[in-house]
Amino acid sequence: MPGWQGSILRVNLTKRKWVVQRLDPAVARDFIGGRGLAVKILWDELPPGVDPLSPHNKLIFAAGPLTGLPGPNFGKLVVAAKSPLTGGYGDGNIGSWAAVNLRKAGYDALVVEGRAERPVYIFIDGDKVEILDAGDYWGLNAWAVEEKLQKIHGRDAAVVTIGPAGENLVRFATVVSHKGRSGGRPGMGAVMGSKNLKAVVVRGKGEIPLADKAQYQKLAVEAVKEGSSSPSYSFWMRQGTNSTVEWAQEASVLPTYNYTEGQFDEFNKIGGAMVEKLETDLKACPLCFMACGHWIPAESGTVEVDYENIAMLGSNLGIGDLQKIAELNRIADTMGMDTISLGNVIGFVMEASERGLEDKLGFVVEWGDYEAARQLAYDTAYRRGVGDLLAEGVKRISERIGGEDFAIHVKGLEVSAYDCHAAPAMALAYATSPIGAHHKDAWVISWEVKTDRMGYTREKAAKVVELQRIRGGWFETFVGCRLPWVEVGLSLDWYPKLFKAATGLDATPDYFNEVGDRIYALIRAFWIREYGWWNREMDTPPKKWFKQPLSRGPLKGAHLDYDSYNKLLDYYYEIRGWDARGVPTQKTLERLGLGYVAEQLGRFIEL
Ligand code: PTT
Ligand code: SF4
Repeated sequence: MPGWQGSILRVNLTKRKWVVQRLDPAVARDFIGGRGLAVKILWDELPPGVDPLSPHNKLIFAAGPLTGLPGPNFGKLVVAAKSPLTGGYGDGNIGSWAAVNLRKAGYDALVVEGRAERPVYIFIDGDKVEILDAGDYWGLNAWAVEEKLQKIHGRDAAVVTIGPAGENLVRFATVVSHKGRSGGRPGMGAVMGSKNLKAVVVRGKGEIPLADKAQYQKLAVEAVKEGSSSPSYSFWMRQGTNSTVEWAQEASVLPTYNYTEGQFDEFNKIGGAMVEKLETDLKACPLCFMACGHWIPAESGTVEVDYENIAMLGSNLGIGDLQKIAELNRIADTMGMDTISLGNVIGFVMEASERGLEDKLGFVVEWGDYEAARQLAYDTAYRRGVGDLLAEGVKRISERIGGEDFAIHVKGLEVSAYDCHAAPAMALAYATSPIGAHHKDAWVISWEVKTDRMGYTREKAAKVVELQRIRGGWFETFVGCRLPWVEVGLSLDWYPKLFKAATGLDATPDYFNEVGDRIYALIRAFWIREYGWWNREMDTPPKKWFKQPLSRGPLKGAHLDYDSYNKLLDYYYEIRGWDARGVPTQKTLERLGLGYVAEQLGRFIEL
């Protein structure tokens, strides 16, 4: 099975045992790898209704057949589990040498099961696997642990770790690597912490078997050459994702004051141009030709900033000072928690305070109060005082203190940094994303602002599905960074060619798209099985975008409309072959080879 290593490493922390399992070629063909493999394992193996923070949840690090190979950015790894934030399927995609080393150590995935009695870390060195004591590292921040473990095991050993937020089961704790990479927004770090697993250290020096090595190498060189000669390449290298601040301001989608507005008066103090001025270093994930890790100084040291981080910890909180934002970003990175959710929970309490809920909160915090935000960030990571409430995420906070009308989440995952008062397709993308409100599966906003902006057309629903297929069915399964395609316009045609040279399989775009549809249907089935009920309310964007129009800017007065949104959602379900509640029909499941799923979902399924 060239391309794949054909092996999954399973480590059971309760039993302190590990085993190498063969990857079924039929599963590899139908699900490819990454997110596909992860959801297949979770569906097949998790007892329905399992507590995400119990030993019965499984934490999966899944690569794909292109991961670890040279070419356009294949140094990425999916990290997945049942989410403690949403109660549904959760994943993220982290750039790390651990991705490359895991594959070179001979594995396509690592599945961590059970719970260790005491803090441990897993050390993988090719076919040698050890479960080692992590007592000395528990409590340390994510960056310090990575340094210490590399001192012990060598710089060629890659590390993914958690910080105090993961240990303290903050529901949006992430897995961290390389100091600037943070993956698994829906609480994958908390799942790792619940297993008493501080880190995974992996060294691998073997070969990845390829169907046609010479052809693969030739294509990889040509693809990178095309990407780096793109007209947008040099601007991208200067600003990376940070130029999105200026773009979002122009388009009135920059989240401001907890998504009350789409424009921020001080945007030019926090945008890509300012990042360029302050930059001290540029770093990248492994095997990347278009580094996007822009480092700038903050109060306690330097840190990588990205668009989402700046918008969520800046304009969304009313903070217009880039270095202060960078400090909040640095706290999130070292503590190991997601900046998007952190910016949402702090924004939510600022608004709650403004709206007179301070009695329930026990304090007042005003827009733009950096010192308070800094304190709240630390308190959240350590679950100190009110931080214990913030660590639960916006949905749970609003259920406890009120404010559901301005709780900005879908299915419990906080919305990423695009305001959707005037963006129905982007709102649909958030509402139907397979992990809750993340932009990763369909960043349709860049297309939407250039088209019939306030339209609720079938074309918009079709565009969301098209993007979800490409992002979910291609990049999350062969596992590579999607930014070469999104940001410097690398043609999608390269990927089936590279895939064929690696695996020998004639993979057409239709093949990848169908895999994407299969994965989407299975993830949806997983959510339904876990919740025990389902309805279209679950696929509805936050109330604020319907009920509270933008109060300023060129799109003043804009808001979403419920009836029209429901029409858009109907189009979406129809294209996917799901019924009016958002449940895949039996016919759809059978067409995708998921008849066994229909059997288990039983009463939910329509013919
Ligand atoms: C990703 C999400 C993003 S998406 C950003 S900024 W972005 C935030 N970054 C965080 C951070 O930094 N520190 C922190 N403590 N929390 C953070 N939360 C947010 O996490 C990320 C890049 C980016 S930067 C993007 S768009 C692309 N995302 C990809 C994806 O999803 N799939 C894929 N195949 N390729 C992608 N390439 C790009 O990767 P999550 P990373 Mg990521 C400091 O993790 O869970 O998917 O959330 O992991 O290695 O940092 O890569 O403007
Ligand atoms: Fe990593 Fe950015 Fe390169 Fe993608 S473009 S591989 S996220 S450094």
